[in-house]
Amino acid sequence: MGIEEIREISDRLYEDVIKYKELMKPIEVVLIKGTKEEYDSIAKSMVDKKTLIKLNEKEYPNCYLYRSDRNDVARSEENTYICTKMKDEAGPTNNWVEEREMYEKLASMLSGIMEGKVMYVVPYLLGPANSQFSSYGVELTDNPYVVISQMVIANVGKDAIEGIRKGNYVLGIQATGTLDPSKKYIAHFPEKKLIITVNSAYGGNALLSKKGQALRIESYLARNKELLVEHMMAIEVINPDGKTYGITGAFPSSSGKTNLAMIEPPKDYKGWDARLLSDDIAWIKLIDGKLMATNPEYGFFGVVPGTNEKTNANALEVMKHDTIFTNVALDTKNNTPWWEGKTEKMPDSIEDWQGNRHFEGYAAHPNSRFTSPISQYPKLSKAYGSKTGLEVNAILFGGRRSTLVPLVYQAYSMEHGILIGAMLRAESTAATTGKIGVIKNDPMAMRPFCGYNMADYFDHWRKVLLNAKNKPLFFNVNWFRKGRDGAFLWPGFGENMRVIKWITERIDGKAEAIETPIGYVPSKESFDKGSISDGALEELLEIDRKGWIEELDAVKPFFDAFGERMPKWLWDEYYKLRDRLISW
Ligand code: GTP
Ligand code: SPV
Ligand code: MN
Repeated sequence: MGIEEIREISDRLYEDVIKYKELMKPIEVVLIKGTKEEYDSIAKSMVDKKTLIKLNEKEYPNCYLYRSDRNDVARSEENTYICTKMKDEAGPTNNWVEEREMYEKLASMLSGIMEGKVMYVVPYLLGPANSQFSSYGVELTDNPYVVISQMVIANVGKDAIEGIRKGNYVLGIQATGTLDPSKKYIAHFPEKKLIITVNSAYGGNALLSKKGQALRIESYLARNKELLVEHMMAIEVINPDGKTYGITGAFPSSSGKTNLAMIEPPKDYKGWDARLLSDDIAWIKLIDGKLMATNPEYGFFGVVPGTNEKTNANALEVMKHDTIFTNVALDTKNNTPWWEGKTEKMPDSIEDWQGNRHFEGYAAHPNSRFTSPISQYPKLSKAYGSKTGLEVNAILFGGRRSTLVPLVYQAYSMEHGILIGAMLRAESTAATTGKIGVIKNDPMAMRPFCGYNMADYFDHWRKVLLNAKNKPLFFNVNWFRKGRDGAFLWPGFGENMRVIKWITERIDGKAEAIETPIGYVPSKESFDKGSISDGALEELLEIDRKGWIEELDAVKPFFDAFGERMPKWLWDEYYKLRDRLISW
């Protein structure tokens, strides 16, 4: 019956489904139409099988806890591939295997992999319906957790089927397999608009609409369009005069995008407000010469630990109902979720993220997440879901850096802004497997997500921006600077509004700034520092000339790896910055 319905949608979809059905041999094929009944029934059958825990219905209506495999808790970049015909097309930042070779290897792994399981066909829409941002995908998966998660983070069902009927879609295959980490593959075939994940069911590895399609495949496809496909949050900021500012921010994984997207201005910021457009991905398109941002997603897949009334009350509001929690701890006394930072003291009745009563270290996994519909956010921008999006006035970059990088500084020009993005380095976090706290290059927060050679990607940025009539200003921010005692120098979260205010005043040409070799830094008088001490502010805005020269030296081998392909104008910017530092 499932198959017949699919035949009616489109020939291409029918052929794809039959092809992979014959290869993976599921017992049944089920087309997901996106209804609440389907969601509830899949969740219920998981609860019955004890693969999902229903949380306290009074306190957390319609909420569930999912515990993933202990070896499948984050994106694994070492198993993520861009498979094109030529290696150079993927560039030095991506793992590459020749397209056919990888396809053949995966096809043999997929053979019979769904035996005894149901194969769900999940059609989804990314971006607003019937707009120039609309893009379509179909995920074939044997994993019910993946199905219900996709139903939250993408627009699954009717709107998608309408589009898939007409034409193009990206095909994604997620086969759970044994979850053996040594056999994990997250392979992208951008030329074929195909993604295949085997042996992972977690997050960006398995929810293929997200990093796989909305970033890797779409960035590859955007090369020939006036479109930037970015790992960015986006908000609309409103000042007391009612003037609005579109601000986007590219911060690497687990470095503050969701929290800034959900910012609540401090108490003394009367008349200021912020509305959310996106917390993780923004597609920025030139429309009538203006840079307009949209959010392709329909839900959040956000970090939970650290969330409380003080840091992010709006996130708490979102998670209160209709939410899937993944890998948080469980308070068995009242069957509610718990995580580090939720309450000051951990209750006694806690089971950790794996269900252990006795455990050492953290109770909730540091990369534990909440999956909730974006419609539950209390203050969405009107641009969300609109066909034209939000006009972008400022672009922020920001890595997690405990030293060197000031709280905020502004680029001198568009090219300098792109250099700042290209030079972005950040301490690694629990969002990916591997060591935490190691400084890595992560240009525009896109190193793990750019579906093609990043040297071309830098050039693409410049090309799109050269054609923009509304030139955005570029800033770098760093909420994570630490003092000698190891504590954060800046209170962060809602207090980041003080930095945003300075940025809006720069847009209006009002706030005063000091010229330094790295860019404009706020003058003390122009910056509303809140309750931090003068000493802390001084440290947060200081420029360490020697440290910056070392930073440039550290970036050089990374840039060198792009060889001849690296744009000359970017090297010119790099050397201009170096000269400014040396002659300072
Ligand atoms: P991904 O979903 O992985 O892309 O992460 P993200 O960039 O959306 O990061 P998110 O906002 O979820 O924050 C990650 C972690 O950093 C959480 O534990 C937050 O509590 C913490 N965090 C976010 N903003 C701030 C801030 O301004 N200051 C400090 N000190 N911590 C922050
Ligand atoms: C990230 O790592 O940037 C995330 C989480 O947003 S995941 O969806 O798992 O990629
Ligand atoms: Mn992200």
